[in-house]
Amino acid sequence: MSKGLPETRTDAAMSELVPEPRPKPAVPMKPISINPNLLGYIGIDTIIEQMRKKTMKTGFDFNIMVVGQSGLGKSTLVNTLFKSQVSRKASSWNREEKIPKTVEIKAIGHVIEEGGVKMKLTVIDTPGFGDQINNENCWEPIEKYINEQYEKFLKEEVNIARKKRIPDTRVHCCLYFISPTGHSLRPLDLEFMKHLSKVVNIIPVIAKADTMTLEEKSEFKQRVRKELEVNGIEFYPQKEFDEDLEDKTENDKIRQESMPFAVVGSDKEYQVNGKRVLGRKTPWGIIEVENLNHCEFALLRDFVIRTHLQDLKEVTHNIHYETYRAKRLNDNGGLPPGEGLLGIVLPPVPATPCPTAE
Ligand SMILES: Nc1nc2c(ncn2[C@@H]2O[C@H](COP(=O)(O)OP(=O)(O)OP(=O)(O)O)[C@@H](O)[C@H]2O)c(=O)[nH]1
Ligand SMILES: [Mg+2]
Repeated sequence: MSKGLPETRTDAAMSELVPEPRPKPAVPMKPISINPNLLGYIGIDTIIEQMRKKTMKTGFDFNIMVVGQSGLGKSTLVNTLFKSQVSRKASSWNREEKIPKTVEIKAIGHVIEEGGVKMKLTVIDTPGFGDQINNENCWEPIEKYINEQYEKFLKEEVNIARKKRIPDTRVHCCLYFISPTGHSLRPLDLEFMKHLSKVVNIIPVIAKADTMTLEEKSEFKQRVRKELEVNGIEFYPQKEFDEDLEDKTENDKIRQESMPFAVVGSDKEYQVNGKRVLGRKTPWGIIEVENLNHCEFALLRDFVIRTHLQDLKEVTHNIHYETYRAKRLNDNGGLPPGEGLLGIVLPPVPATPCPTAE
């Protein structure tokens, strides 16, 4: 950009100013740590505070999709995750509404505020998935929805008068609910994850883990991991996107031990040892949702919200959306007439960071 240059400069003079492409350094640049006692304080570290203030002002989008057969506890789990009624539970639906003839996609938005930070949360429900007699290709409407959101974003991005902040409706995370059968994954589970893991961040979870014994749960988890591996299905966080050794160590633990998270959901509170806890009351006692001895809900919550939320958004932007964008621009002929992107020079999408504060 010509920021700071006098406007009267000629093109020739301008071209002199264009710097030669810088050769790549033979060795990676080493960070220099500044000794504040010697040089005085510069203030580089205030960027964190500046980013915090900006995010506080604008908030951020997070879009989470839930997929799995009817009644597996999808709505209950998202309500448990966000400690609010962000998804309608099955009991409040009438029967006709409950079993749609095809997979329907329903997106409901909420604003959740905590500690002064606003999250614009959208829960995307997929009623009807896996509920038909013939479930062949029932992942297609879901893939279509995900791609439509990428297309919307791309159209906004190439718009001449584009918005300062492009509304982000892209799916950042897809929780896939596996039925707690204790046997193996169903062909439908494999089919769905095989197709969709290339377009969205899939996090598999074993639903209603309270219906299994500890041994059954541990065996089932191992079997599911093995089956996913044998079928070449990658789930989030994918190995190839680990950025450094720290990421790798942290994510390997999740991939090899926690996945798929065996969870229990509930929006009811009970009194246990003088404390109010979210739980499920059974004749044998209370299953505490956030107690790690009872289930892995707390691990999933920490993973999705407390440690990997920003990464989920970045992988969506830098990997899945980028793949869609590149493909779309390559086979431009596939666009409807008049809506092609031909002739439009696309602005470069920054590799990182993805827009956090929107
Ligand atoms: N045992 C057990 N039951 C659960 C759990 N989570 C939810 N349920 C119960 O399962 C039933 C269905 O829960 P929902 O959350 O509505 O399930 P859903 O997957 O959203 O159902 P659809 O919207 O119809 O697809 C309700 O009676 C819940 O109370 C769980 O972790 N364990
Ligand atoms: Mg539901």
